[in-house]
This record gives sequence, C-alpha cells and structure tokens, in this order.
Amino acid sequence: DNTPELRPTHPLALAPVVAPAASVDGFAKQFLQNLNFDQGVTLSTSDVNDQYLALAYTVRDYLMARWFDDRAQQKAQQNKTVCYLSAEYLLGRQLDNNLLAARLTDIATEALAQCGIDIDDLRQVEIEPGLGNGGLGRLAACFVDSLATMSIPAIGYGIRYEYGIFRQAFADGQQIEQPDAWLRMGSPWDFAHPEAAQTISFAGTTETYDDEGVERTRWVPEWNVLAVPYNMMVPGYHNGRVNTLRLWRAVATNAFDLHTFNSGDYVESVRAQTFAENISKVLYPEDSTPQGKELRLQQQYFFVAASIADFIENVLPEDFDLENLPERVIFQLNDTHPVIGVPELMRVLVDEKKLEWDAAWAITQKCFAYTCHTLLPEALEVWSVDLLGRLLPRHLEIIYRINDEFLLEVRERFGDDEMLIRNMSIIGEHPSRSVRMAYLATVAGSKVNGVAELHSQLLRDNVLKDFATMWPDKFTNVTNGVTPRRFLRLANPDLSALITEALGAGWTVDLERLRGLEALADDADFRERFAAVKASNKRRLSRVLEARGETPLSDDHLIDVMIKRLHEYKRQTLKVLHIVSTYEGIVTGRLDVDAVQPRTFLFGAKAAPGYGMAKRIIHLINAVGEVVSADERVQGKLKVLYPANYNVTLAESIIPAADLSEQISLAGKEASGTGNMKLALNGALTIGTDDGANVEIRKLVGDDNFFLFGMSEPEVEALWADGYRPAEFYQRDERLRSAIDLIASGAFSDGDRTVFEPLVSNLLYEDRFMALADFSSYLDAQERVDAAYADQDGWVRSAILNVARSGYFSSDRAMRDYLDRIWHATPVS
Ligand code: 7GP
Repeated sequence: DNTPELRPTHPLALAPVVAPAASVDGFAKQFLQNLNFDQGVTLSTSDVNDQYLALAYTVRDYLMARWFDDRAQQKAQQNKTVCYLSAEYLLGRQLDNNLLAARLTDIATEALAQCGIDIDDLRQVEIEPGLGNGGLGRLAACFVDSLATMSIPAIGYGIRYEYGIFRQAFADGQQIEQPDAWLRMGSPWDFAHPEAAQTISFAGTTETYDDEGVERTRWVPEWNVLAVPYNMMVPGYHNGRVNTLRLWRAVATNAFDLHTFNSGDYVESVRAQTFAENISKVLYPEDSTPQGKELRLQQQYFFVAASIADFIENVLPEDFDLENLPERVIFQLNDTHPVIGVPELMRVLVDEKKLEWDAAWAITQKCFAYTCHTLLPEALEVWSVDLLGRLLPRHLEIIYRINDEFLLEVRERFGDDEMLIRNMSIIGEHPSRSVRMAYLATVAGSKVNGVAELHSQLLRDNVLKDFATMWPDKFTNVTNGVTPRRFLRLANPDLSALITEALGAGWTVDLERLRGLEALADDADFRERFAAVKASNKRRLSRVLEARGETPLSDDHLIDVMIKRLHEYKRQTLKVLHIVSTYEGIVTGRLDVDAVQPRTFLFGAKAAPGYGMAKRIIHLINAVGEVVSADERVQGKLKVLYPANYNVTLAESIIPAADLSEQISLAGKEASGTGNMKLALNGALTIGTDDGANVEIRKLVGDDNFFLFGMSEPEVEALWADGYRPAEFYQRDERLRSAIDLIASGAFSDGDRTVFEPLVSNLLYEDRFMALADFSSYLDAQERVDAAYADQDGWVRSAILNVARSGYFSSDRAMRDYLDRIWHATPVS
C-alpha cells in the first residue's frame, strides 16, 4: 500500500483558517473570486443566479473558521450536546439570516453595489428550503437559531428531502399541488459528506446466537441504504458561534442485488437500487394527521438511526464509555416522528455494544425527552404491528419487551386493573394491533412536555392522564417561542430601527427589554412614528403582492390576517362566515355601513393534498373573495386576498403589515400556535379564543389589548357532553342563518347549490369544531374590533403594548426553559 499519509503538520496546513477581511474590499474580492472559481463565470458573463450563489459562498467563507472551531470543541469538551431530532425544519431563506448573524449585511450590500449589483435582486433568487409543513417544522428552525445564538452545543438532525412542501397554485379557486424542486438551482448552504455516510438496514429477520456463553440476539437485515449527511451552518447572532444542522439524504449502496444481477437482468438490478433513494425523496405534506405509510416509517427510522450512529461514532470521543452517555447527550424528540430512536438506541446498546438490558434501559431513559405538539387524537401516530415487524423486526421485539416490563410496573403500582393495563399499553389492540408511538415516547422519555400551558395541562388531564398519575414529575411545560432575529429584526427592519432607537440594540438577544416600550405607548410622537412604520409595512406588502400578480392593498384598510395551515380545527370557516355575514349585512342594509371599518381579509394556507374538506374550504374562501371583492355595493369596504403558496418568505412580508391576528381555533384544539406570537410581536392585536398560547398572550398583553371570544375549553367539553346540535345555533342567530343560507343558495358558485353543499351540511349537522356555537360571540368580538379601530390613537397604543409585552415569546426564553426543566445542559463560553 503506497497511499501517501496525511500530513496535517505541513506548515501551510498548520496555519489557522482565517475569514476574509471584514471590509467592503475584502468582501468584494472574495465574492469575485467565488464567482470566477466556483461558478466558472466572470462578472460580465454572470447571471443573477451565479451572483446569488457566489454571494452565498462568500458568506460561508466568513463563517467557516468558526464552524471548524465549534465542531472541534464539541468533540473535545465535556459538555452535554442537545441533539434535536426532527423530521421537519421549515427554515425559510438563509441568505439574509446568515448575513445578519455574521454582521455582514452592510458590507455585502456595499461591496455588491460597487460591482453594480443590487443585493435585493439576489435575495429574490433564493428558493426557501421548505422542509416542513407548518408549526412543528418552523419551531424546530427557530430552536436551532436560538441554540446557536445562546452558544449551546447542539446539533439539529433531520432529513434532506429532495422535494419539500409542495408549491400551491389555484385553478378556478381550487388548490393544485406542484413539486417543490428547491435544489434545482443549486444549494449553496449545505456541504455533502458522502465519506461519512451511515449504512441503514431494513427488514429481514432476527436470530439468537451464542456469544461466549451468553445468548444474544442479532438482526439479519434484508436490505440497506446509505444515509449521506449534508451539513448546514447554523450561525448564532453576533456571537461567532456556528452550530450544525445535519440532514440525511438516502443513496443506494454499491452492493448490487446479486440475485437479480445473476439472473442477467442488469438494468433491473440497478433500477431496484434506486428504490432505496426514494426514502428522502419527498416530505409528506400531512400536517397533524399522519398517514400510516410504509415509506414514512422508513424515513423516520432512516434519519434517526443515522443520527444516533453519527453521534456515537463522530461526535463522542473515541473509546467513550457509553454508560456515561446521558452526561453527554439529550435526544429531544420533536413529536413522535423520531420515537423509533428509542428501540434503536436499545438495539445499539444491547445487541451491538453488548450492555445488559437493564443498564441499557436506564441509559436510554435518561437520553430521551419527548415534546408533544397536538391534542387531536387522530394526530397521535400509531404503526401497525404488521408493518413495523416487517420493516424493523428487531425493533418490534424490543418494543414488546419494553412494554412487558412497563406493564409489570403498572401492575405493581395499580394492581391488576385490566382496563387500565389495556389503556396504558404501548401496544393497542383495536381496531388492529398497533404500536402507540406517543406512549412509547412517554414511557421512555425522561420528560414529556406540551408546548403551551393549557396544552400541557390537557396532556396531563386527558391525552396522557394515566401516565401523569403514574409519573407526575415527568410532565412539564415549555411554552413555544419564535426567533426575534428572523421575525422582528429581519422581517420588520423599520420597527426594529425604531425600537433600537428607543431602547438600544440589546433587545435582539434579550427580548424582555421590549418592556421598555410600554412607557412610550402614551407618547403621541412615538405613536405617530409607530403608525408610520405600520403604514410603510403595508405598502411594502402591497408591492410584494403586486409582484406576485395579486391585487395591491388599499391604503386605509384594516389588514385582518389569518395565516396558518388549512385545518378544520383552526376554523377558517368561522372566518368565512364572518366575511359573508358582513357582506350580507352591508348589501341588505342590516349593517350601518359607517360602523364597518374598511377591511382586507388576508389568508395564507395550504391544505394537505388528501384532505378533501380542507380543500373545499379553500375553494369557498376563493369563491367568496371573488364575489365580495367584485361587488360594487361594498366597493372600498371589503376585500378578500388569498395569495397562493403561503410560505415562510411570504409570512415575513405579511406579519409586519398586519393589524389584526386571527387565532380562532376551537378551545382545546390548538396546542400552542406560533404565528400568534409573531403577529403580536409585530404589533397586531389578536382576536382569539382561550386556546393554546393565546391564553398566555392575553395574560401578558392584557384584556384591553386582546379581543377574546368563544367558549372556554371546559365549556366546549360540557357542550359536547350535552349533545351538540349545530342546527340549533343556526336557528337561533339570524346573522348566522343569513350567512349560511347565502352560501347554500349558490351565491358564491354561480347559482350552483351543489358545490358547497357538503360543506354546509357538515356545518349544520356535524360541525366537529363547533364553529356555529362560537359564531355569535365571534361576531360580537368583531364589532368590538371595528369600534376599537375607529379610535386610531387607542389602537396604536394597544399595538405598541402588544409589542412591548411579547418579549416572553422569544425562542431564546423557550430554550432557557428547556435547559432548566429538561436538558440540564450549559452554554459553552
Ligand atoms: C403544531 C401545532 O398544531 C401548533 O399548535 C404548535 O404551535 C406547533 O406544532 C409547534 O409546537 N403541530 C404540528 O405542526 C404538527 O404537525 C403533528 O403536529 C403532531
């Protein structure tokens, strides 16, 4: 073997890696070099995509040295690493965020200007990585930002989907889905490491064998796939720290299917290999209602097994004693998607590292913690025993044993209460045998948390009641948060400048400082400037909408925003009923037109492609919008806008322009919400139910600055128990009757009464999420909104107080709570 040996001691290799000079010239030089040598073009032959890529490479160059340091430190240090396991990261665009973190925005803008390039044009080129569906994925992205900003050693692990969340378009008002080929123009922010691939196995059988007198089990898998890591930089804000987001891509192994190969069908055997690569092909577009599909379980095991192996082999020092694993890692389970990691770690410890079962279980229980993000029973993932046993036979055995021992513990504690045993078992029996992943996570996790106070309470009282009785200390709450860097500093530069002028710059990493604005709410001059910022944000949004081919906004309108996934429990239908009722009221003269504020109803929402009712609601919104916006009788008063393909980038334009934030889920259904936080932080007033984090928002901003309506969670329960008959509410409220009748009449479907009939009859005879029961109260609250908005001075004052009192909802605070209550990890100096 005459391979030369690596010489890291070469004098040139020993020189420290340094960032290019942090000057306009230094930046320009590096940018042009990257344009030449990485893109293979000169400035004069480059197009805007070349320029964007070269700019991205340049930003990377500045971050690189710190990244090397932080990874080396991670390996050398004795600190605990937070491994955030999440099937989704809804990142949004990277360029601006990374420029900001590295303090390069001004330098880059000027350097490019000197080259004759407007950096704004390059911003528009970036296709956001939409590797998530909604709240859960966006939360993960906020968390990795905060972890880096707080210098906490952390790795985000996930999947590098080739196709992220679909692109939404409308045809005749109905949603159509198009593939999101986000990688097509290059992906400058990640680094592929095929040499660090992990082999991930599936299927096959298990067998026992004699290991020097000890009987052990091993898994004999049937097929393998390679997990290739792609590392992304996660720069902290102004602290020089760069953490890592490691996303796995599936690649076929080299081992040809020998059987097919020998049978002479070369092409078939190559084709069969590519089947493995489907694992990371596409993000499942379901939000809150998982489809129990085999490919999804493959995805879950694929990324979790790769992540655990990666951590043990590449992040821990060599010869690390795994008995001490809990001192060095916490695997945070972002909902149940990564829960298969529990039996996987057991398999690694028991089968591969040959630890005793009890020792391995003690370690495993300390290494995991579980966050639940839902309250909908249909959203709790279960896997059929058949499927799981076929795909991961060894893991099923391990789950059975975990369950056996757990149920023994239950018997010891509570006696032979067979009903209780059946209810708590990790294995469900009806309608067919299945593994309840939330229960597995609860049994295995050191902690279980909900994502807002009310949600955590309901987990303890309902969804996981028996477990909470058994282990009261296991349950805790961490209310969600959002990153102030992206959702205030970047999305709302004018408001940020105003705040910095008033309070100094520290608020970006210490959001509670916004409290300082309270005093200014009574300052007429400040209110005027605050209002000017809102007006300018509306004009900016208007330009964004126009560029997308939408109608521009009218200057004097109240911007009423409902942006979130389309789901029945979130009750976009209730919003539509309000719009229709207002429209009908104006047209028939029932409403005093002067008391109605001019309003634009702005929606943003994707529906899961297989969720028929949600798609019908989209159709209804668009149909109502078309009629209302075109009717001369309400001209100037009411407008409905529903730009297609709502995503993080669009949210960043909408949120700063919003006056009113619609958070109108049925109480007890929205786990937390995070859009509610972003909107309040940007000075929108909330109209909302007592649900999720709304409860905490209202407590903080005060009743005078929040429009509460609707039943409380206990009232919802009581009405259900009573036998809920929505038609009675229809009979009782004339406004409701008129609105529903108008939809049923075909007024929004060219006279065709069949189009929205399923929707109408669902409301009248089922209405699972009780929109009709809350309608009257909602309309009354909207009247209060109109009255409040008529007093502009008072409104602006409330808006300022919303900003001032939203500091609690920083994801930095959420990270501190996770550290204190769950992770017990410490920042590095
Ligand atoms: C969402 C919840 O619906 C939302 O209330 C919460 O703010 C967010 O998580 C972050 O905690 N859940 C999901 O996005 C989801 O897919 C599947 O849940 C269980």
